Amino acid sequence: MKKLGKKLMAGILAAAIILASAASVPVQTAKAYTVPSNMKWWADGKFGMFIHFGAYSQYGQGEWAMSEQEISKKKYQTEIAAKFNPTAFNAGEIAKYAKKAGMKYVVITAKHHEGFSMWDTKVESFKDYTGKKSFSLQGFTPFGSTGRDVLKELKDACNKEGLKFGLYYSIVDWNHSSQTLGGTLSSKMTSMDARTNYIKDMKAQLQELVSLYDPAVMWFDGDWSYSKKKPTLEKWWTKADGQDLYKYMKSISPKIIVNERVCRSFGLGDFECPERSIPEKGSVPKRAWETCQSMNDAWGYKKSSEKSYVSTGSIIRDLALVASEGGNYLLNIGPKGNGQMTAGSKKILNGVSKWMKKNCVSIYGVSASPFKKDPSWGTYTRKGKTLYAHVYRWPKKGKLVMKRYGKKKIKNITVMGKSKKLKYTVKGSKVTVNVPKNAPDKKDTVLVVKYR
Ligand code: FHN
Repeated sequence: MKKLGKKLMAGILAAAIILASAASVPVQTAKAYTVPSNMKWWADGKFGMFIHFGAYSQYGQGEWAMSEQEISKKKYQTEIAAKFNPTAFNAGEIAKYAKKAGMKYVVITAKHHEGFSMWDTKVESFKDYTGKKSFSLQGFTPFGSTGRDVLKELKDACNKEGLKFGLYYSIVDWNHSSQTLGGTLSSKMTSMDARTNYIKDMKAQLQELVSLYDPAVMWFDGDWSYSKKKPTLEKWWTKADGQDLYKYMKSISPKIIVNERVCRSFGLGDFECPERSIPEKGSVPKRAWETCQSMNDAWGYKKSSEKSYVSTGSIIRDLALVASEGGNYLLNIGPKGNGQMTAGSKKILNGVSKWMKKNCVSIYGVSASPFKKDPSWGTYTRKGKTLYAHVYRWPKKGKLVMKRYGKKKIKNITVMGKSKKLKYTVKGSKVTVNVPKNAPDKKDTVLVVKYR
């Protein structure tokens, strides 16, 4: 019987942390935020691929299976992780799909909450339950005999396609000897010394990852065992630990971009990361932010979710909406246990690449919409004096009403990719455009409104 309780609890407790910490964070006067120079590629790129891939992928019940099904360390390691053998993992194919879909970076799980290292870690304490074997792809599975390194393969494939390479790393580690699965926050430290040693060893692993793969992004997660005060066995991670972890990452890789989940909701890290949600206009983070989303209800491969992919149109509209609010969009794929991409993810990525091929200029390097509220028919992105109107709900009578962009004079209005100038009238703050009877692109037709 799957217990979703713990996952739900982690979410609820994460929310509680946000509320508690919001109350504790002094209100600072907002000074204008500018993207730091090392993040310009990231902020302009807007769009990345998230990859949840680990031993859980071959079990096919998502990356939380060990916790949800309360599987013991021994059983998870010997009956699930030991069978992981992703010989069909094709980094070149994945990178090509990401590139074609218009993604500019890739973030793959190096170690998720179940603590399985996707690289040949030499850090002593990351062993299996016997303490004898490295709990890693190379040290613990038949794949080790191939001599392959999937993270290196993906890093090289990303380089070949001109994509930046990033890694996801979970602070909580259900299989590490320092922790036991359970407790209110999904892992409990066995002792305070174990906590100290785990944090030291976690940093040693992060040093390995930086030395081996030089990631442009380090995406932390599993920071929710949070204690507002001193750490306890159950609430063993603190804001100070998060600040220290961020400082450590910058000390070993100064240009690396780190998300806020070193200890979330204290404004730490380089960008905020709302999850599966797009902030309402008016409550958009005041600094860099990225929302992550999956194509169905699973992050790691879940067989039962393979029939519930969202539509390509909804992904495209999410991307446009995120860009209209100045954010980044990290879209997840969960490869199967043998390493293959799923048919559903390929279908969506093909659909997104078709749209991006024509409309990417309305996404890359754009600024947020100049308007506080979105029109009923869609949203806007902006680049200099050009507005891109993303129209999802096509007007019935061939007339699209837009807001005028301040007092600027319009030079011309076209459908993206078409040269025909559309007729329009300006009355006060309204611009009424004569548009074709049928939407040129039902998913999201982009009108290019050039101002003088
Ligand atoms: O618990 C994880 C989950 O497995 C997944 O990795 C997502 C993706 O951001 N993050 C956590 C849930 O918030």
